[in-house]
Amino acid sequence: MAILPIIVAPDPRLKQKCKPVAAVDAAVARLMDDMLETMYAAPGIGLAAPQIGDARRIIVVDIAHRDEAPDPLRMANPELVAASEGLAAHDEGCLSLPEHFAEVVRPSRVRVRYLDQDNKRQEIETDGLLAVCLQHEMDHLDGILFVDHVSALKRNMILRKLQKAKKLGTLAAE
Ligand code: GNR
Ligand code: NI
Repeated sequence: MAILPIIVAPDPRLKQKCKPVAAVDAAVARLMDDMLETMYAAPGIGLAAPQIGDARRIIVVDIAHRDEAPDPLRMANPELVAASEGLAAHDEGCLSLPEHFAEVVRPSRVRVRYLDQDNKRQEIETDGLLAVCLQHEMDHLDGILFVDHVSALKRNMILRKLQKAKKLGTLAAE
């Protein structure tokens, strides 16, 4: 397994629409494991392939607490097949927008279809933090960051601060 560098915004690689995988083969399954190792090390509760520079529709998620057993989800080609009319607001963060947080409103309950690490078709229906995280990760696959769901004022403030921190080399990860 390997810990991969996480790309920080603003970066064109975070704005791309990712391509579906043809199938989850051994190489894709290995990438999923590397993404999980990278996510746990960060630490984070989700990671999408474009965050490590891979433009394919692959995400990993684990919302288990650190004192609980790990409960990783590995997904390729995740698709939102249903979303509730009811909405919920949640304070979101992103490993590609380090140290910035904002409240984002999304459907509170979602149903997601995907291919698992064995290339089997699966569906999950969930709410709460897992629903937030799945929508956040699927957004990444379409080049959307949580700041794209908040006001332009707040978005530009966060992106400008990150751009400046990158230039000065003052990001925590560097
Ligand atoms: O670690 C993460 N925490 C988080 C908190 C609230 C809503 C979404 C997330 S996902 C984020 C990791 C990440 O950037 N995934 O793309
Ligand atoms: Ni993110």
